Amino acid sequence: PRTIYLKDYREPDYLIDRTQLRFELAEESTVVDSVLTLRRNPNAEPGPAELTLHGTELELLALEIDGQPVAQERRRISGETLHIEGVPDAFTLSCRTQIRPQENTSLEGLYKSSGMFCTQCEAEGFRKITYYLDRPDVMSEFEVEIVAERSRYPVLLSNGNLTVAEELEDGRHRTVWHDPFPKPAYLFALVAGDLSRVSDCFTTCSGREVDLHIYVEDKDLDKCDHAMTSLKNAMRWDEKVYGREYDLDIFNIVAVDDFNMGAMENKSLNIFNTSCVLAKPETTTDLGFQRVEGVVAHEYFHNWSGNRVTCRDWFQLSLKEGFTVFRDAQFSSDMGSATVKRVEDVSLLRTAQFAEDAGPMAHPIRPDSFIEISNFYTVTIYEKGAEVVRMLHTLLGPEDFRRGSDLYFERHDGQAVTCEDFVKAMEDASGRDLGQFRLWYSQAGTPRLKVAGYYDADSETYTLTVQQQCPPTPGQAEKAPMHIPLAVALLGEAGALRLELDGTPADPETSDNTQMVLDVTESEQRFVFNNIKEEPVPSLLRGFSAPVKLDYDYSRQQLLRLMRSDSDGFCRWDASQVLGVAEIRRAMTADADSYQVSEDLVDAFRALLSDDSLDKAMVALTLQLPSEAYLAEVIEPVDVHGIYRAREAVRYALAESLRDVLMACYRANTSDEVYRPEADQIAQRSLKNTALAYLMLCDDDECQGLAKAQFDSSQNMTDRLSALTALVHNLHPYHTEALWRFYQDWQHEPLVVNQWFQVQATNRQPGTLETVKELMAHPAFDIRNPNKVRALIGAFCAQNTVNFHQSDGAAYQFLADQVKQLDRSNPQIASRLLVPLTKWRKYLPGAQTLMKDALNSIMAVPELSSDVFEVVSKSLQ
Ligand code: DPP
Ligand code: ZN
Repeated sequence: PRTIYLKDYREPDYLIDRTQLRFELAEESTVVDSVLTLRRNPNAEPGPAELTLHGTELELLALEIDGQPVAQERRRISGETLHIEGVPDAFTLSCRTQIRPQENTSLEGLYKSSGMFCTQCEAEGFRKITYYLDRPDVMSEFEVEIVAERSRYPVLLSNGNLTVAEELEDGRHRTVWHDPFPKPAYLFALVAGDLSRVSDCFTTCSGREVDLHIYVEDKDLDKCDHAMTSLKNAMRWDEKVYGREYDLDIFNIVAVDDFNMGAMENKSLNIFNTSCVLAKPETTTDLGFQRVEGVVAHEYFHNWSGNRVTCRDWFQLSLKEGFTVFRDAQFSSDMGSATVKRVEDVSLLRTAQFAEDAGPMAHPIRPDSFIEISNFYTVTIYEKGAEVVRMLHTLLGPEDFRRGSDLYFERHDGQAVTCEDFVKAMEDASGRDLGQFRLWYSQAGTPRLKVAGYYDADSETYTLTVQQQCPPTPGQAEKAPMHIPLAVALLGEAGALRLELDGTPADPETSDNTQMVLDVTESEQRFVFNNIKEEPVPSLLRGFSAPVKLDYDYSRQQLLRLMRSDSDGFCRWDASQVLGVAEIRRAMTADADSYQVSEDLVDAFRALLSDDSLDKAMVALTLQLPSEAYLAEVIEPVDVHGIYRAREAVRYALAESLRDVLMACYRANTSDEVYRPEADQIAQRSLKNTALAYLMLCDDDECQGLAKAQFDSSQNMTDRLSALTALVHNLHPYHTEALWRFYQDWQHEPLVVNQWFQVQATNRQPGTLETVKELMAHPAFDIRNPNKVRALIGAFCAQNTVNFHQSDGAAYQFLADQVKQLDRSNPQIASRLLVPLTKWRKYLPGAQTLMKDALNSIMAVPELSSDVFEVVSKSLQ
């Protein structure tokens, strides 16, 4: 496998103005005819008149230039390319290829899922359909004709507008689609199948009517309402917040069972993993509903941030993904609870992304090189990328940020551009110097901020000293200081103090003048606040204003105060996390019998549970101790079993001390209202089910009866699944029967069966590896379906840390075996799955050796895909 470098980027030698495709879909093979209108790129470097097209696993049946067959000696197929010599400056290339979608298990290119044909072309899947310049800076106007048997494939879809639909002889029919917007091949899509649809329409801000359709299997028609509502909300929101209007008369979403990603933003024909579009209360949890809303919005927002303005090359992936994740996060905050959304996003970032940034695959949000681009659809590109855009929003303020985004869209509409173009637009629109800020795009690693506060009563000043430092990452030993927006407030006895920095009052943005965004730009810097009449508690990194690790040596008293009274919801929650980490550390060092939970923590939790004025969702989040994944980030080397035992000890102690308030909370939040997937109800269920998880740790009959009663009576999947989880994870006497009943009830709903797999795979009790192996033989399991692989194998390896790290290394070898097998059918999923093994350096020496053994056994397989090869080889370096 070959490494590709950003520094080697060159413009394409040829451009494709028009792409005409004709698909003849059939059971044994599919014939693809393409007619490409090519011309030499006026900006290309001078070179021979030779055209090199991408193509993999294609059977070439015919090739003509301007209607004349291309002689054998003028063309050469090698590896993944087709070279043609002596081509004119402008010409038409006609090409006929044959492919076998029904045998395509990689789920890239054209493939079959549950009897329907569908496509996934991002990043480089189009080359599995026909020979092409499969790179995002080649944008072309597409016309697509689809021919297929009517009875099996009554619905034939592609991008853009339908221009022809007609019956053919012998039971076949055809449609022709034209997309007026030039686009790269990765945004091409085709669907053919026996699908039903739900339709609606949307009137845009300029009064245009857009037809909206969601295509699903007939049995899923009752699960489309939420996605449709979310789509309309997203369309309205993008008009209001970003001034972006939809640009075609039709917008289609299609749901497919077998899909590597969550969803794909193909122009006007979004293709979705069923898990990200289908939802109804009986089958879908609150989390599922929120995911549907977020992903529908994300893909819709790509119509501007990704499609109208796309990426020049795949090193710029975060240009569209980081920006679009930021946009969908803003949308979700506006639709639900902003603080909850922020806490969830930060939790993901501080576990998965910080771990990636500290591991062997660390890369900047704009990487310098890769072997396989599919490996770079990462939490760094997406979530850290979104944090970088968020920092721009914080630094510029909402108005200048909007001016910047308007300028970006206006300047680059119809172009394939770079991250630099985005930053430049922000810079030009705001007049701010973003020179140093650009380092966020090129430097990997998580900066660490060490902050110290000093109060001088005589001069009435409070000084914050801020040091920044970023650890080395592969290929980047030294880092320059970054431009970090640090949002701060100073809390006095009666609330946040008015701020005045070296004589300059706080940002007028915050009407109360109590919050400031400090520009941290040097490796060490001091900020002096004047007129501070009492010693304050600093509230730092408010709203998590930058993706950094923060050290401040807070006293327990200060943390408890922040947790109680900081006006920033994120900081309140984060204070509780710091206290939780400290408690678990203490439990780790105490011996099992002598550990006693801290009284002040119990009091703080009791106060939360008893205060009706608080946001219930935030109370629920605060009551949950730091996750094992987060603990593994802050307690190194990671003693998985020690962390787990200590965390359990704290949970048991809290449950015991708080039993009665938890019970009261559980009862008070049990309601028989009709289910709505809305913030107030979601919050209430979340709090109730958090209380349930604690109460199940108490031994008495009343507590032990709760989960069974809830399981038997619940009317929605959120409550049912929480109850099932409580029963199974605590080995309640009823758990076997509950699992059986659950399966009986839902065996015909694949997405629910996946939840059933996941509950069992994440069980911390001993013996789970054997259960997982047994479940792989269950008739409902299918290794070719990525959702099932993720629900069972993925969940076990990535979330069930105590069992994945069982001391004999059996689970490491299990994962290695699965990766080897999957690599032959679906390299993208194989490579994704193996990530937990790559973190071997964090663990205790014994575990390290066994994890490396497992990696080496994968490395020893002769024909690894580039996907798996890249991840394994980099993690062993
Ligand atoms: N479908 C993926 C996403 O929307 C890749 N573009 O993020
Ligand atoms: Zn995306």
